[in-house]
Amino acid sequence: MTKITDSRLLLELSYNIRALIVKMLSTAGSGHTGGSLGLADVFTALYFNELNHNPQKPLWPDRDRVILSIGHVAPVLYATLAEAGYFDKSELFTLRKIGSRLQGHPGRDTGLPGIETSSGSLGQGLSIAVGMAIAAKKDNSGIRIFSIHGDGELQEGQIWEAAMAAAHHKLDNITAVVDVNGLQIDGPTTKVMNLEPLGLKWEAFGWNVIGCNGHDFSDILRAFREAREFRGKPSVILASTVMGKGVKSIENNHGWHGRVPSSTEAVEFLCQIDESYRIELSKSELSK
Ligand SMILES: Cc1ncc(C[n+]2csc(CCOP(=O)(O)OP(=O)(O)O)c2C)c(N)n1
Ligand SMILES: [Mg+2]
Repeated sequence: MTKITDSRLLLELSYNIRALIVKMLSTAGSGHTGGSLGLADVFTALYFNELNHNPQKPLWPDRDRVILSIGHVAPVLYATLAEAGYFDKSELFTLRKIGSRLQGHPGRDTGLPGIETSSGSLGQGLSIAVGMAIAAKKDNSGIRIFSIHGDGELQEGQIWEAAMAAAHHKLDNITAVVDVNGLQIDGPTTKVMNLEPLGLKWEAFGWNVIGCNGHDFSDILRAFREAREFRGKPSVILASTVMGKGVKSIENNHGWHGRVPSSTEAVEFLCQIDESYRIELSKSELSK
């Protein structure tokens, strides 16, 4: 797939994805709004720039793999896949319906193109990534594995077992991305179970640690490039994000972890997304 490098185009795509997320969740009547909106920029950078993939050939053996360990943010994955051309956008509105390929959490057995693994039970994705990365090394394949995690998810012990294994096997073909929004279902991570010093923890587990602003495209692309070029250790990108980013009235509010807008709220949210897009666009034009 042609890689998009123009930050303004990436911005436009990410705000289209945000609008799709709001529309599909409001239609479904349940799901996870906050984390999905917060990850829209990271997903846009990943699928429209970093990833080696072909939406027309979703099972191409040499494709990079994306493991969504935090299955609850399935809407950002579905909207990004549809925007990239994996399937028609109209299917997004079947989210969470019985028989739909778009279940509340991704299901590999639904046959939805672009889904590499089922997920939803937190903490398992890094172990899956480790298995895939070891297999790729044994096959002398140059594919890369990206696993996407939440900060609250890192409280799961299995993550750290997998982190140890990845470092032990020198799996430099893994890039883990952590959505560091500082929030989880019950409130701030610092209050529920503090993760800090997070970067030092990953470093102590033998990883190459890269930080970035998860809403600044040049910074996200720089972080992906550093991970791609690093040899000998797996890399983790700690992406600082804002839960609910793009809808000002719900930004940084953990109450929106698992809430969806009513149809009236959805109209208001779409206006806010439009306004946030214009602000971000003028910021990026001023910084040129
Ligand atoms: C093993 C497991 N325990 C609990 C849950 C329920 N759960 C879903 S998301 C979530 C919060 C995770 O926090 P974080 O990873 O920071 O995601 P965010 O709230 O930022 O989207 C919880 C507890 C789950 N899906 N799996
Ligand atoms: Mg979080």
